[in-house]
Amino acid sequence: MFRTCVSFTKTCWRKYSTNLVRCHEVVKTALTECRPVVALESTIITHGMPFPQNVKCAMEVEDVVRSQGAVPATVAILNGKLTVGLTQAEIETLGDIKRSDPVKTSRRDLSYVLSTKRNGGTTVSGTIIACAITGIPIFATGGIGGVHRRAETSFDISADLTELGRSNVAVVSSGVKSILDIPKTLEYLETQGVFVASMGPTTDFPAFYSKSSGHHAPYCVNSVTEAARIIKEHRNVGLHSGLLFAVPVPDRCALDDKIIDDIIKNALEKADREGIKGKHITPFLLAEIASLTGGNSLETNIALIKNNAMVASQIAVELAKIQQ
Ligand code: PSU
Ligand code: MN
Repeated sequence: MFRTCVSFTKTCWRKYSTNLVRCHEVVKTALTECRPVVALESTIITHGMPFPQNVKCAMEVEDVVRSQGAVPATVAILNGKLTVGLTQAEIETLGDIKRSDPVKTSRRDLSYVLSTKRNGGTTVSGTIIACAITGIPIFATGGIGGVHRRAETSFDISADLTELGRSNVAVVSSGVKSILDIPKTLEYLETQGVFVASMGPTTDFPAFYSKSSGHHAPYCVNSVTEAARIIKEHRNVGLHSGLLFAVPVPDRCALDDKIIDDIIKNALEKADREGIKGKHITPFLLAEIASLTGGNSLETNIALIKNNAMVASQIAVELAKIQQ
């Protein structure tokens, strides 16, 4: 009786999820042939950068993935369909945010966006869900969400962290921004059972715009081959939690620590004064920092996303080799 029940539920779920996800043919074929696929999130497009730089960046990041021999799969919600692998035209449509009016979509927002047939940019948490449904083991982004400063009173902890705790997906990012409380974020990731490593030679956990946060990552991984082996074992053991590989921003585009710290402080104070809260705080701070740095932070942001996409693709290529 119990067995029938379980298998019935599973069948329903599978049927439901295939109806729900629209997977681009190229991505589907690559996945069935066990070739490397790298997912990309889309909140960076919808809420992280202004139009039209967002569209240009999204296209260029896909090209980086292709140049490394992997297939890019940008994830978003288009007219209420969870879409894995956007076409160029779809990226353009979504990125024109005045028209597409996208919802920043984390786990808690997903069912609303699907049922109202709206467009959505998936955050790290939303993208992890799509990866878990379609079986994409790895994805690249700029920075993940984390534990906010003063979270002890605001309770503002990004759903990215709990999502990393519940799905077996590897994320490549440049750590987290110092708009967040970095040591608390690292503690929270530990509680969630998330493997965290900096990509060597540094053992420092990066702070997005700068190479070091002054806090050590629990592990340091020295090559993409080593990273792929860790992901493989993680999957073999069947752990239902994720991995985070933190890649420091390339030297040439790192921002000065002192300058960016002051700017972040000012941006946080302005957010406080204006009462910005919840899902609006991260996009607000990103836009504020871009304006206060005269666009320099946007350049750094784009450069590090491309670099992370390159590293994620190289890991995906290695993973595909050792999985066969
Ligand atoms: N951090 C960044 N850039 C970003 C984000 C975070 O440096 O664009 C986006 C990502 O999509 C991330 C989301 O998943 O913001 C986290 O939002 P929140 O803090 O509201 O959970
Ligand atoms: Mn939040």
